[in-house]
Amino acid sequence: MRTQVAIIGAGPAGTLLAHILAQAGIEHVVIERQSRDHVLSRIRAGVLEWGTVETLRRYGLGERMDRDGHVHNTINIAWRGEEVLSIDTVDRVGKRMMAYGQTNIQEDLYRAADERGAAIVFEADDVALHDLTTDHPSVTWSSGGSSGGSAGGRTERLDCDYVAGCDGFHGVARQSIPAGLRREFEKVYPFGWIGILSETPPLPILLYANHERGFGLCSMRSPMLSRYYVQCPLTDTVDDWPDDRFWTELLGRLPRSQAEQIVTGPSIEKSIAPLRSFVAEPMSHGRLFLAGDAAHIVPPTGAKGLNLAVADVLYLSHGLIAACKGDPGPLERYSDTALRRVWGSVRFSWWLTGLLHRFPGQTDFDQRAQEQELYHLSQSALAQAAMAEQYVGLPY
Ligand code: RFL
Ligand code: PHB
Repeated sequence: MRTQVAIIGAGPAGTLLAHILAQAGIEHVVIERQSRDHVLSRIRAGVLEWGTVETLRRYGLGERMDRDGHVHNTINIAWRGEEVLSIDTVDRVGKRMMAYGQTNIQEDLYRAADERGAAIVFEADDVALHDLTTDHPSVTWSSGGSSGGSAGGRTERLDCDYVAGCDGFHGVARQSIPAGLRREFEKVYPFGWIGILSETPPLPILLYANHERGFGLCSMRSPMLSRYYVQCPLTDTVDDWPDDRFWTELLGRLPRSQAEQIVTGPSIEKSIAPLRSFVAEPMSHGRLFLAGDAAHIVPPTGAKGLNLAVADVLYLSHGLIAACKGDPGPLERYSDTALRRVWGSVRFSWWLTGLLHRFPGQTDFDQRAQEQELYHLSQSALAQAAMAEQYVGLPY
């Protein structure tokens, strides 16, 4: 097989890139390790920057989001167990955000791909990238076996002009860049988040909580679907968190006035995510270009991961479209352009993680410094504007 752009990974980054390239008439094939149902079963992001909202609209993906998404304009932080600091992003920087689940975006992207008859290869095993520093790279994989690895797979090969590595943190694309040419920056946090979905009405606001028992977060997916998280030790498993314990812990971390409004119920999904910051530089190697979690990870505290993936894809799609028309300049600048934004979001997510969590071994000094920063944020319109500007997303 031959195509112009081989896209590895059918998550949000890979399928949005495919969607944009299709509108520009650029041939591409998407190759995904998992099944479609598996990708759709992952519960992840929920808060979209306004730039992400406008991007999805611009490419004809906004219809269901505009119908079902929940626009909001306050970032709320409970602290000292009683006060809620509320930052109005419209007052501070004139922008809002949208609560709309990544699962819904992924469904919208797959539906759009079905409508245009797009080529997505699911359950591709042993994906490998070849000849990336030549002008004739290729991708091979085995198909026909189950993703459990049973025998009988056939080796497929796709020749292409460019490879987009959109295969997430555990993918093969980043690993295809020789270790000596790649620099990695990493920070692993000493805790995770356990998150649940429950079919109960959410709080009407997005509420982060800094509490002596640890961080908590109340978010939403729809009028009858809530998403909640609490900070937990890295050694915990979901079995350590029966629903009763989760609700007790969440409510115990919120001010009473907020806790009283929470409607509890059985969880329909429960998972633990470790918190990590990670950046790989550069984001390109020969004809390979990384986008999304394949190149960087942020802790979810700033709600930046999916939004960064969308920004990468915007820059990369412009670069690929220009290159296919004979202008290689924007693609050559892709890594530098994307990394400038990546480090902005990495720094912001690291800062917000430090502000809102309790760290093992946190001293009284650390504690007072954290409280002072929250106090300053509650008093200073300038500090609120600086936070709001980054939370809603800087211009592309
Ligand atoms: P994905 O979503 O991981 O998709 C990569 C795809 O590549 C496939 N793959 C391969 N395919 C072929 N060959 C291989 N060798 C492959 N290896 C892997 C995978 O199966 C997968 O389908 O990466 P992508 O597209 O870059 O998208 C990134 C986002 O998923 C991620 O950044 C966000 O979910 C992060 N995130 C949040 N981001 C936000 O912007 N706002 C939020 O509110 C937010 N909340 C979150 C989050 C992530 C969380 N977790 C679970 C880490 C909350 C949580 C709890
Ligand atoms: C979510 O709704 O899943 C969510 C919201 C805000 C975050 C992270 C996750 O910072």
